[in-house]
Amino acid sequence: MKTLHKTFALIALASSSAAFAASDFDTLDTDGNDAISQSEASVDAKLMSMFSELDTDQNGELSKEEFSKA
Ligand SMILES: [Ca+2]
Ligand SMILES: [Ca+2]
Repeated sequence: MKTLHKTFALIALASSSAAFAASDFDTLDTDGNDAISQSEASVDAKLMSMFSELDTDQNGELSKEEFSKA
C-alpha cells in the first residue's frame, strides 16, 4: 500500500506541475486565506515565474482576481 500511495502522489505531482492552466486557486491556496503567497505558488514553477507580473498590486500575494489573469 505504501508504494501505491507514493505512485499516486507522484502522478498528482507530475500532473499538477505539467499543466499550470489546470492549477486550481483553492488547491494552491493551502492555508485557505483566499490569496496565494509566494511559498504557496512555489509548488508551480510556471506560476512562480509569473508571480511578480501577476501580483499587480505588489502586495506579495495573488488574489483570485490576479490569479485569474494567469
Ligand atoms: Ca494562502
Ligand atoms: Ca496581489
